[in-house]
This record gives sequence, structure tokens and C-alpha cells, in this order.
Amino acid sequence: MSGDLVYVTMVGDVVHPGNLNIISEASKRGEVMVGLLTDKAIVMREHPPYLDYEKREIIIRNIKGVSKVVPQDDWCGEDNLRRYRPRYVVHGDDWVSNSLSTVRARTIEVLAEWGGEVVDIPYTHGINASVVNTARREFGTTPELRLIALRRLVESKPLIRVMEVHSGISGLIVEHAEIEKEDGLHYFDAMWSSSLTDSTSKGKPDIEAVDLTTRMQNLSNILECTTKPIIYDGDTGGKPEHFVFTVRTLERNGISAVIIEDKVGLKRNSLYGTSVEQTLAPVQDFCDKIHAGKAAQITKEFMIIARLESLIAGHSVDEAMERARAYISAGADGIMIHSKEKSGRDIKEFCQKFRLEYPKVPLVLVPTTYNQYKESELAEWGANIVIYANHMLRAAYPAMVKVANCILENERSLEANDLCMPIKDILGLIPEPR
Ligand code: SPV
Ligand code: MG
Repeated sequence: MSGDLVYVTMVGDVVHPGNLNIISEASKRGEVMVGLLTDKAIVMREHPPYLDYEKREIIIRNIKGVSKVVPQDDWCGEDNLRRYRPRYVVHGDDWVSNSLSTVRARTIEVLAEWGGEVVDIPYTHGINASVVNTARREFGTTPELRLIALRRLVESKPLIRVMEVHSGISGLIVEHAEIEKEDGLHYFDAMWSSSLTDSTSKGKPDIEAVDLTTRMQNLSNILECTTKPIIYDGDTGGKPEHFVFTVRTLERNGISAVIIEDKVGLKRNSLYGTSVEQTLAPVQDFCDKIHAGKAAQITKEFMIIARLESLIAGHSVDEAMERARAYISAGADGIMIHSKEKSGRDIKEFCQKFRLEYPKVPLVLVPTTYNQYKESELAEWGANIVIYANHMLRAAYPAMVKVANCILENERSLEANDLCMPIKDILGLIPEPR
């Protein structure tokens, strides 16, 4: 073996024969250094890893043929390459043509600075990280792992994308929806258990009429068939004495966070704005509720996020900032700012003011009315969690109405065939146990 340094980038979450083959091929060319992608780097293009960096490092460091493991903060690892100047970078040849091809091109450019080379090793077909990822989702998760997953995401991903779920089937769609884009996989990071869609799907108005026990029964269907973290819409949180039970129940079930809003009286949906009475809670009362919830939680990872309704109730951005300060002092783990203003100007102004004072506190947006802005713009304003709060139910309703009317019109279902998924698809949608 020559004294050349050979560099291999790895995720190291699931080690399969393909990885071992790369390391073995690399070790034929010299001393192997593994650039182990950090959680932050992985979520730029892929699903979050199951194991954290420290655990993955232990596994990779102990693989035969690996001499050294170093953290790698982006998919190309330019900083590491320039620092260690390897003679070779060894990689599976799938990156010649998949979405990593731009990373490969950049690696070649960087290595050329000192005459290094890329070596593409024939890809091991049949088993790879994405096959294992799918299998892992079939195994499911535990309440503990699911609960901490949101904190891990907040620490590793600049913008967390959350989609509303209100049933097992909507949960399944959100669990599996993903598309491959040039910059990697796009998927939903977490799920939103919405009071609006939970109530609506039960034929009730969104006025806290569906109680926690009923909502938990609904959630248990979602928990059964998904693995992603869940943020629970806790409405006003009720009385502080009740809120402590809510926190405990959510934690016990592996929910990652609850968002409570600072309103009192009969809660009306925020998207009514000031067309209905929206009364804000006295600041101190809401602080006491946050405080009671934080004191009640058992895990350190569960998050209580305070939702500001100032803009919904017609108050100013400055008033919202005042409340944000008070709620953070009372122990809130994050802030959600809501508005029904279409221009998004009030939200942008709030985000910018908030970020000046609180660079790190998680900031949640629900861009239902100001949905002309893309996620990247909202992230630029300072948001790090974006919730699509009602879209699965709003999509399903018109589709169902259309089919119902079509059958009434035609007095048979033939004309509705193309509006419905084929029978064979629905039979195969939920696989029977093997
Ligand atoms: C919900 O989804 O129930 C919410 C968000 O609270 S909103 O409907 O926009 O108020
Ligand atoms: Mg709600």
C-alpha cells in the first residue's frame, strides 16, 4: 500500500455492503480518511440520519481499512479536501449521473489544484441507503425517538417544512411524499396536527369543541403509520391547570411540540381576522400558562411554542414584539407569528425585528394567505419552521364533492372513474402484513 491519502465521503447511518466495498477499494490505493457528513450536511440533500454524528463516527471509525474519520460540513467537503489534499477521492459511480453529479464536478475541480483524482467505483446495485431508508420507515419509530426528532431538525436544518395531517391516510401521504430536485431530496420534515382540520373533518367548528382525548384518538391513527415528528396545535392551551395535562399527554405519545395561542374567550379561527371578536390574553396570564407547561414537561426536548395573535387581532408589530419578549422570558422554546394579511409585509417586518433581538429562537410561520412567497424568501426573513396548515384537507374536500355530484348527475359511477384512484391502487396502497 502506498502512502497516498484516499478520501471517502460517507453518511454512515446505515452501513451496507456497498459502503464496505468502497472502503475496501479505497484502501487498495492508500490510507483511508472518511469525511463523515454532519447532520447539518445530510439534511441539505437527504432525510435526517437515524443516528447522531457521534454514534455514526464510532461505527465508521471501527470499520476495517478506515484510518481516520473527520467531520464534513457539506456534500463536497471542499474545506477538508484543501486541508488534507488527498491523492484520491473514491466514490460509487452512481454520482456520475445522479443529482450528486454537480458535487462530483466540483470535487474534480478542487482536486485538480494539487493533481488529485476522482476514482469512480462500480455501484453496488440492489442495496443502498435509500432502500434501507424505506425499510427503516416500515419498522416504525418509538415515542422517544419521534419526540426528540424535531429538536434535532431545528439544530441541523435551516428551514423545516411542515404539512398538515388529520387522518392516517393524510399522514401516510406526508410521510412518503418526496421529489428529487437538483439540490437533493425535497420532503416534509414534520406534520402539523391542526385544530382547524381536525375539527372540520369531524364536522365541528374550530372553537376548541373537539377535546384533547378525541384529538389524541385521531392522532393515534397517524402515529401508527408514520415516523415523522408532530407539532400539535394546542389552541389556547385552555386553563393552565388543564394545559399541564395536555403537555404530559403529548409527551407520552411522542409529540415533539405544542403551539398555544394568546387568545381568550371563545376561540375563533385566526383566519377570520377581526371580522369576529378576537380577544388577546393578558400577557402575564399567558406567561403563567407557558411557565406551568414548561414546569410540567418531563423530557428536556419537548417544545412549547408561543403563538402571537396580535396581528390577527388588529394590533401592531411592536405590540407583538413586546409579547414575544415576555413569552420567551417565561420559557417559550419558540415563537409563532400569525397574520391573515395577504401582502406578508407585517410578517416580514416582525421577522426582521425579531431576528435582530433573537438570532437563535425558533420562529414559526403559517403562510396561508401570503403564500406568494417561496420557502427560501421566508427563510431569508428569518423563519425556520414553515407550516402548510390545512392543505391536505382542503385538497380532499373539493375532490370528494366533485365525485359525489358526478354520481348524482349521471345516476351511476362510470363517469367518476377518472376522478377516482383505480381499485387496484387502493387495494395496494396499504400493504397487508407479510
Ligand atoms: C390551524 O391549522 O388550526 C391553525 C392555523 O391554527 S390557522 O387556521 O391559520 O389559524
Ligand atoms: Mg388552530
